[in-house]
Amino acid sequence: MLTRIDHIGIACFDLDKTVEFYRATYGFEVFHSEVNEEQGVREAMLKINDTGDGGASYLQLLEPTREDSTVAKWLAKNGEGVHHIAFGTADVDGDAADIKSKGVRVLYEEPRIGSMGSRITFLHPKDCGGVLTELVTSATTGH
Ligand code: MC0
Repeated sequence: MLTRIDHIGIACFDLDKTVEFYRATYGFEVFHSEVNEEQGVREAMLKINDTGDGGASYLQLLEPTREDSTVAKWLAKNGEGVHHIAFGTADVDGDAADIKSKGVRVLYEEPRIGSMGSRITFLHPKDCGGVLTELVTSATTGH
């Protein structure tokens, strides 16, 4: 069961500059940052609030680390902006299978490693009304 908006992924050309915009404009601070080589991104997670399912909601700022990454491709075509939305669940495997049975393409056979050690998969944007959609189970809370 999907129980929260885990994060909204925002693609940017310059992570440090974008982090500073969110700090100066809204007062949001970086909760966590990392490089995910597999996904080709450098990212900063800005925690917005804890959620009733034991998880939390974040803004995820994403800067590509290589030209052939999905975020670099998307930025070249669209410029900066909202790249994807992620729903949190205690059971990414079960929810992905359930959604797949409804005819939506799930992009990974098995969930991969996402931010903060989470397990993630993606749904194809063409099957989701133009919205790249991610499913996440957090490593820390299991939600
Ligand atoms: C591509 N499309 C999108 C989109 N990316 N539509 C909405 N939102 C997006 N973010 C559209 C394109 O405009 C195009 O439509 C069509 O999908 C095919 O895209 P493409 O540019 O030709 O590229 P593909 O087919 O090679 O790849 C698209 C696909 C890929 C969604 C399969 O981007 C993907 O595998 N994404 C999942 C992984 C990802 O994005 N990782 C980065 C975040 P038209 O109409 O022009 O044909 S990593 C992350 O977020 C992790 C670290 C975490 O949360 O913990």
